Amino acid sequence: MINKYFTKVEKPISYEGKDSKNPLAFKYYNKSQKVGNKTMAEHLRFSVAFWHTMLGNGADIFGTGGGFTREWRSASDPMQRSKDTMEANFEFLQKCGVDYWCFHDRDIAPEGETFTESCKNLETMVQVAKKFQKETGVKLLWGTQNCFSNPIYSQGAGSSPNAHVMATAIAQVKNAIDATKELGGENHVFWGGREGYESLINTDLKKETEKMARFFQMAVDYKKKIGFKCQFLIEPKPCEPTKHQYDADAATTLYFLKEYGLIDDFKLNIEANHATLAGSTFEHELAVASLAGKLGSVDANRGDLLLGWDTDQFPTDIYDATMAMLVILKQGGLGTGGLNFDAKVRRGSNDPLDLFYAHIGGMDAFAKGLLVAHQMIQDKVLDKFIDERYSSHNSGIGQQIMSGKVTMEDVDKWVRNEKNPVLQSGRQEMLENIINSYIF
Ligand code: XLS
Ligand code: NI
Ligand code: NI
Repeated sequence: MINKYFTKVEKPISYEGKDSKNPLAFKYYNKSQKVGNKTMAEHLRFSVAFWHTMLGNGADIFGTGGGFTREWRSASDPMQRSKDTMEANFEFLQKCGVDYWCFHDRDIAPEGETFTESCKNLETMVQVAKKFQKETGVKLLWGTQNCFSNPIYSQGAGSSPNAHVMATAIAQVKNAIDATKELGGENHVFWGGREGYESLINTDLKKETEKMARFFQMAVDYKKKIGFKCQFLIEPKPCEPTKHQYDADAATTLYFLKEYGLIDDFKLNIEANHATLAGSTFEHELAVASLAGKLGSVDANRGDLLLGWDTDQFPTDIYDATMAMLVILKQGGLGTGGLNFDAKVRRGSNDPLDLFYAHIGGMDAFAKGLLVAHQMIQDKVLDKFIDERYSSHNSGIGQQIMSGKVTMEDVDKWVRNEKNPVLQSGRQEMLENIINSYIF
């Protein structure tokens, strides 16, 4: 086991049960514990986000580094710094007992003077990562491209009005897909940070969305051409950085994929904090994606009720985790996807140990959510009620309407012959109490 950067954590974090007072132990996440027919690790497929955990320095728009001293970022040579960071990444993964990681191309390798140099740096770092993956057994949940930080993408990447910029984004994606393939990634994510627009006074919406579609189609074609079997995922987000995003939420993204004939080649990666930014809830976005058979993976984090931006906090809310796991369990799991902690410690949490506390909390929240959701499904507490609530459609006029057997005139006649409808209670409060009784 690597033991260089996180020496305060001498052995991998272990499960000690809910009564443990050890802050560096899991209270609910017990990797090999069976829940139904899968282990907790198989259900949850946790992943560490390289960009937040390894590169996060506490910066926000009012201040650069937050006083985070990260030994693995101390080398002055950029390639050496990247290598040290990669080593620290795998030490962290092993010590935290997380089986997967995720990265952007530009997180793991520095940008060079030219595009070609950037590609070379990436190839070198992919080989470094490959060696660590082999040594530790940790796998790649997904790779992605950062087509949003470089100022050339300030007016869009795949949807840029500038053909040279669009071409650069396409080439960058090609190399990022190669990197994901080389590392055996199970998915490849597209988050269109700059794909959108600020104002219609300088924007041709039709041209931009057609470009987006073309950009995705080229990625699909390339993936097929090289025989790469990973799942492509689009991660919806409504704003931040761009005012209007083309992939604003699950429903918008599904419509886009259908409209441009891309629906069979993509699933969605739903992020909790993006759902709330879209004025929705995490569970709603998960349910919309799942209903379409398109819930592929999850960026597990949370926002803050009082702050209106993507705060990317670690998920600690058991209720949210339970509702998310209900959707995930009902669709039979996430397949090749997983729960990636796209989350960062707060600016004040400046000790590398805080990275452990943060992940332990997120993992325990979802482990508890999994246990609660599994039990509720076993006991059919909500299902029984919901079935009953719709049961008037199982026969009579309800069944006739839904099977298309009656016309509007038939229905008109039927209603005129009946008394007024009688409504049953939706029992929301009773059901909320039941959910709480499972959580407590
Ligand atoms: C930003 C996104 C980003 C994606 C990957 O808000 O969440 O981190 O997950 O590009
Ligand atoms: Ni985000
Ligand atoms: Ni994300």
